Amino acid sequence: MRIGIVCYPTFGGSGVLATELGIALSDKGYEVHFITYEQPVRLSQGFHPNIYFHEVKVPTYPLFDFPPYETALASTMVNVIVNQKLDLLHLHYAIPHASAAYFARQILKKTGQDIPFITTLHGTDITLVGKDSTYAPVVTFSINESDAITAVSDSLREETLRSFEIEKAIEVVPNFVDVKRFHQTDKNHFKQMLAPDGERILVHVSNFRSVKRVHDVVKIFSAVKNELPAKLLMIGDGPDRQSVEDMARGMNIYGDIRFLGKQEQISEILSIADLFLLPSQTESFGLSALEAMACGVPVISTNAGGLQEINVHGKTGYLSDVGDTDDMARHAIEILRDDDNLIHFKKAALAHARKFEKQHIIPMYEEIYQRVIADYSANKKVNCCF
Ligand code: GMT
Repeated sequence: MRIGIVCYPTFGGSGVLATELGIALSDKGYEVHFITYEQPVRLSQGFHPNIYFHEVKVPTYPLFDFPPYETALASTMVNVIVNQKLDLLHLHYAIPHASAAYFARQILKKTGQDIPFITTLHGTDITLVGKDSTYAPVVTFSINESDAITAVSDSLREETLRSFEIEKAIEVVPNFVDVKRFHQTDKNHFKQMLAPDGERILVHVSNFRSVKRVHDVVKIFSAVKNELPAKLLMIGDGPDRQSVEDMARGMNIYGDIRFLGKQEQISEILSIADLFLLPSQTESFGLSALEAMACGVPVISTNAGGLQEINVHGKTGYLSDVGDTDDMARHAIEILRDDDNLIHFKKAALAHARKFEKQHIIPMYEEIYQRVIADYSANKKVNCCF
């Protein structure tokens, strides 16, 4: 089967998940064609003979204050579908991938070369951006035109049904983790450098957008540090980085925090972590938390959105209301204070993450692919004969 995967190529969760899916499918013998504007970040970590990358180039012109990415994307889809003889397209993040796919398919219908497309909803394409009335009509239409719709959590599925007039079933396929790559490895030399006096290491990974509430991360850390020796590693970059760094300086705790920026070898950093902090405003799933758990790191998070589906209160970590940094700090201290308790939480986090191992989840996508292709070609045959 030849599968086109359309995604954002960045560090964001939807792009990461789409890339991991493409790698897993290629390992199983599928031919995978990524269509996006840059090589996806996680693709750069090794060569995969069954994976192809097709760059969407958006030519500029003085008239274009806003270069038309969606038009360039739809045209690239048409070319790749025809020239590479794709069997289906799998779109990750609805905007603008689903509407571009609809457009590409309308073009291809003229020559009978059209193929089905599947849209996977990841989160902000629904919860923040998609709901905006500027985008909503196109998002609703293109989701409904998809041959299958999947969402990464029950919570996101429910929220989509509440927010849009969806005419089809939405199937939940949870995100997954590749435990061969995300597991704890011996990185004690890093730990020695970053926490020379045996301090506990807390980690946060995100795109530093307001939805991540990175200021809450520093507030929680400050309260933890008042009770026990600790260091904080902040991984990622984004709009709130400067202000959160300023806040840490103002609180006189900057010396105990390392802002490491965007990093590719996240599992090496997670290998030395004792606790992962994710105090998001909303989170459809929280892939970064799952990857932490796979490395044996318990999670302190909010109870927003799909986080309740991966972080088990009192077992793999704790969940608190959005903004309740006192509660999050209290739970963090409870986990970190005692070695035996910490080990207990670490083991439980790892055991729970294993339920989301890739071999349990990839077959769910494979089943959808086979079904959608079979239904689409059956419908095509029926329509051609009348
Ligand atoms: O918020 C992010 O980290 C980026 C965003 C994206 O679309 O790339 O992540 C969303 O998709 C991830 C993969 O399915 C989920 O794990 C994240 O929870 C989700 N983000 C939000 O819902 C805020």
